[in-house]
Amino acid sequence: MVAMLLLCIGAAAGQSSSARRKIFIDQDVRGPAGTDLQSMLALLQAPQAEVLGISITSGDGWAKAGAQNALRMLELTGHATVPVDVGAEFPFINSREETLEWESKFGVMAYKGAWNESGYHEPDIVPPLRAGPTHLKVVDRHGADLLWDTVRRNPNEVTVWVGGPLTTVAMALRLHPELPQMAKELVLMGAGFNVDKGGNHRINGRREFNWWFDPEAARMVMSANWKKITITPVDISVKTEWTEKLKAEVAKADSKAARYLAEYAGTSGYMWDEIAALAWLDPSIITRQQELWVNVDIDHGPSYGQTIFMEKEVKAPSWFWKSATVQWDLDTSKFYELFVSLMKR
Ligand SMILES: [Ca+2]
Repeated sequence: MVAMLLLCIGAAAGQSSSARRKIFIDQDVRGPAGTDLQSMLALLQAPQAEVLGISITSGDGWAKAGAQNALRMLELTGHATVPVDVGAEFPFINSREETLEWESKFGVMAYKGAWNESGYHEPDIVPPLRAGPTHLKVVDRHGADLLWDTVRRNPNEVTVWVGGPLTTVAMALRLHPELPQMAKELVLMGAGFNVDKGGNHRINGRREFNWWFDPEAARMVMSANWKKITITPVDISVKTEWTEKLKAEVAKADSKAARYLAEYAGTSGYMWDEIAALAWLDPSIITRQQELWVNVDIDHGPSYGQTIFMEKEVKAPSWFWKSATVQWDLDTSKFYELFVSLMKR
């Protein structure tokens, strides 16, 4: 199976660059390695994909530190030519302060990304990188500008792929309302539906981190007029696992990507963002999906930031409900095989 897959990838590598599918990555980063960088690396390694630019938004970590981690990964894995920008550093409305107040009323979060008490640092600080300092620099403009410029130059061709909070995308579409119609599609890891784990409030999977970190941005982006929206939710994330065995399988190779993961990857965790990346590269990984009306609750009460959804059979109850394809299940063997083969390149 792996051999067949490699053959397919090899054939795809022979295609001209114009045949490659164009993608812009917007991501939050807690590095080195981990789901944020591993998903980006999968897209960068894929011969059928052309990563046109990367914007780093605050979420799992602050944007400035995340961008340095991303640049270091690009440098070590042979992808130094891809432009990286710092995107949104703060959510539109939500904040660390509001979250502390929320927790005093409604219960303590299990995970808050850049706002975690453990290891907290100020947004402008870039702590020393575990993978060492990078020699690469961010492009001197905002991530929202890089996103818009990338889409504008390639009308109807660019997939906007988002693995973090949606702040930068929301900024870009407020500056350029034509963005959703000029992009090819929106693909994102976010939201949670019928799952009792994986949420940042423990048993409540509808409080999914990316959407919870900036609910207003999620509302803006999910209410926009995209041609197509694909969601990789917590429900499918929790069906995967990054393990010591999988890491060892990757580490057998002598590629730059494999060496990076062998050195810096952990040995546990759901493969949240990797699913969103690999399912875009090879949709046949997904074995079950469903069209739903999906959005996010922006009431600043106990449900702030939770995913809301309805079946498509009912009439959309308001203007802001948009239709999205939600991934429920995957062929895990195929998924792990593709991930390993991409890292071995
Ligand atoms: Ca992420």
